[in-house]
Amino acid sequence: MSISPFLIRHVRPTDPRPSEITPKAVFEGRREFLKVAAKTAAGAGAAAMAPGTMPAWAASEPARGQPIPNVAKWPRSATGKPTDYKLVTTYNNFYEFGLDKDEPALFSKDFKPRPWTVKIEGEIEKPGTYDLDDLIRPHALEERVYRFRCVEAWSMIVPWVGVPLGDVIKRLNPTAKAKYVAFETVYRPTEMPGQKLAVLKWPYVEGLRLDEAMHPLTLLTVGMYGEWLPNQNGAPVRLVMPWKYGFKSVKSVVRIVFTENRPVTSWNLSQPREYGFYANVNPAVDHPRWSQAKERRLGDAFFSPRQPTLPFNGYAEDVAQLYAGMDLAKLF
Ligand SMILES: Nc1nc2c(c(=O)[nH]1)N[C@H]1C(S)=C(S)[C@@H](COP(=O)(O)O)O[C@H]1N2
Ligand SMILES: [Mo]
Repeated sequence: MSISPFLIRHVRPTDPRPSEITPKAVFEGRREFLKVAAKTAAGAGAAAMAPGTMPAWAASEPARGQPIPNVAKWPRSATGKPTDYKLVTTYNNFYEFGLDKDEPALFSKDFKPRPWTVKIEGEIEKPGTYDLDDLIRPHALEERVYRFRCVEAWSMIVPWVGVPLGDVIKRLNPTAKAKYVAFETVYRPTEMPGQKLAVLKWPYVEGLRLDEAMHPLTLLTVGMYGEWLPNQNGAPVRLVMPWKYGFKSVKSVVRIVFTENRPVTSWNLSQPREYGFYANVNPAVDHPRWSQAKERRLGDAFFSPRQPTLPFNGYAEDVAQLYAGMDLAKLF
């Protein structure tokens, strides 16, 4: 008897129904994406990264088994067993590489995360194009085990490696006019087949209020599980904001702009009713298509009980005061 791959796909215990999690237009774009991806992979070939193009702090290829040296342990790490590495690296949202959760791992192999520069612009006293190395090196790398949340009700425990974004921003001196920060993902359709589809406005943009960006929990992240970030998780540099839904954690960042006005962000632009600018984890405010009161840990069996979701994903003591006096049902 032959087993249909379609069936195998759908009995995976970690899979929510795609219709639950994906805007309809996006879901329907999937088949089109697979065609585009196949062509791109054939065209790009398997160009290897030249040795010597790695920044000094990334002395090794970002691959399994290459630990990041000199990482201090953050004393406040979440307790509990970290989510299985395999799941965190094969169950991703990264639309530049595909719309299904397994596609970023499959279609990001030709992406080249080194060398890498980040352009810093806008209301800032030290604008410029910085080598990622120069942005990170002055700060001590820390391993921080954070609880992390996807919009679609999955929670994970991930040991990220990075430096507090606020420390980097302080060095660059925002001007008195800076109230917001916008972060932009690289636009490279030859390496990112998903960018050939208009499912989101490319490049992917996310934004934060300046005080959120400066908050000591906001991590400018270069690694996870003691190793450099794999491409599908946002190599070589991404944000992690543990009190917000996953889509605020923009991946493969090449541009950071300090602004007076609130930036237009990709998800808010495409589905404003569903994805607000703040996106704080909030059990009291439902997504229009599903409850956000409970969550399931990635890797748990489908029939295991859901856990209640905590306000601000359990980081309320740290961050609730940032939103004092705001109506979080309106400013969701
Ligand atoms: N550039 C870019 N960044 C992105 C996304 C994306 O599609 N493109 N997806 C977001 C969403 S919806 C989530 S849940 C997280 C997932 O991060 P992970 O794959 O490391 O779990 O990345 C976020 N960052
Ligand atoms: Mo997400």
